[in-house]
Amino acid sequence: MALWSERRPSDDFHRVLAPDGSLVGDPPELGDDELKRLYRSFLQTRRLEEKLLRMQRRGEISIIARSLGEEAVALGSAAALAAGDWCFPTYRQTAARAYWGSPVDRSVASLMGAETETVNEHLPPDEEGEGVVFTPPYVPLTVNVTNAVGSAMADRFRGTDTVSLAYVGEGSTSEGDFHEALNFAGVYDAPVVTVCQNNQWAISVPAHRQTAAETFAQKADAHGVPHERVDGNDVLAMYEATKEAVKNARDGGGPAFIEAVTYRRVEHNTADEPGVYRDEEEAEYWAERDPLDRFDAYLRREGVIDDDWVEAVGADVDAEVQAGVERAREVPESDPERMFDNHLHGEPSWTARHQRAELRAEQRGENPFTDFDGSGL
Ligand SMILES: Cc1ncc(C[n+]2csc(CCOP(=O)(O)OP(=O)(O)O)c2C)c(N)n1
Repeated sequence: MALWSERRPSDDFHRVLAPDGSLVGDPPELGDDELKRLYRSFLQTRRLEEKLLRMQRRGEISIIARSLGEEAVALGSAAALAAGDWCFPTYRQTAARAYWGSPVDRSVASLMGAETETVNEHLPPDEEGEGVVFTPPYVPLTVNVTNAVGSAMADRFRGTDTVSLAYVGEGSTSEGDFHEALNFAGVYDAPVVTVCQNNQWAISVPAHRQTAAETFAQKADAHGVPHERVDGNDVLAMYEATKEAVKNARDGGGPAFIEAVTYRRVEHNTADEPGVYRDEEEAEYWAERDPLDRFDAYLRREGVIDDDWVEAVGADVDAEVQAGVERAREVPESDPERMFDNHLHGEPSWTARHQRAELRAEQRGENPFTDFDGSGL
C-alpha cells in the first residue's frame, strides 16, 4: 500500500480560510446572518447524521451514508444557489438540504422506507416555490449529472435564468454517463454547475487508483467546460467559487466544473468497514482540517458567534431533529409492492416481474433466491 503521505492531494487550490481558521484570501461578502445560517446548517447536518446513525444501529433505518468532515462542500456550494434553482444531490449532501430548510421529517421517513405517496399522505408538504428545488437523492451514480444537464438545457430553451447544480463523487467521474453529461453541457452551453466531491475514496478504491490524471478538475478540460479546484473543507471558498460559477451560468456563460478536495472521514456507508482497507494516519491528518472547527475559529475571531450562541443553536437544532424524527416515526410502513409502481415503462420488464415474484416468495416465508423457480411470473 502506498504511504498516505506520498499520495496526499496537493494544496494547490482556491482557499479563503486556513485550517486554523485564519484568513488567507478575501472572504466573500456575507452578512452575520448569512454566516450564522451556514453555521447552523453545519450543526444541523452533524446532529441529524448522528441521530440517523443511532437509528440505523437500532434497526429503524437499513442504511445511511454520512458526510462527517465533508459538509462544507455541499453547504458552501448550495448556499450559492438562489430560490428557483435546481439541485441534484447524491446520498452525501445532507448539508445542502439543511441549508435550504428541507424538512427533517420527510427525509427521515424516506430513509425509514416510507414510499413518497405514503410520506405525502402523512406529513405536511415541503414548502414549494420558496427555495431551491431538490430532486430526491440519487443512488445510481452519475444519473443525476445527466439529469441536471437536461434540466439546465430545458431551462435555457425556455428562456428562464435558472441554474442547475449537480454533485458527483470523484469515483463516479470514471462512469461513462459523467462524460456524456459534461459533453452535452459544453456543447449546449447549459447553465449547469457540477461539483465533484473528491473525498479521496470510492468505497475501498483510493483516488490515486481511480484516475491517472493529476486532478479531477482537469477531466472537464476535454469537454471544454471551465473548471476550478477548491479546498472542499473551506466553506467560504466553496461558496465563493460556486457563486461565481452560478452567476456566470445564469448570465449565459455556460457550465462550470468544481473539484472540491475533501476527505471521507467515516465509513462509505453503514454497510462498510474502512479499517480493513486504509490506515489511521489519514484520519488524523483530516481531523485537523475539519471544516466546522475551521469556520468556528474564524467566526469567533471575527466576533460573529460565541459560546452562548453556539449552545443555543445546538439546542434549537437538536429539538428540530428530534421533532422531525418523531413525526417520521408516526408514518406507517408502505406496502413493499409499491416499489414496483410509478416507473417509466409500459409493461413491467421481466426483471421487474422476477423481482416482484421474489418479494412475494419472501413474504410467504420462502427463500426468495433458492426456492423461486420463476413459475410465478
Ligand atoms: C451506476 C452505479 N454503479 C455502482 C454503484 C455502487 N456504488 C455505490 S457508491 C459507490 C462508490 C461511489 O464513490 P464516489 O463516486 O467517489 O462517491 P462517494 O460515495 O465517495 O461520495 C459505488 C460503486 C451505484 N450506486 N451506481
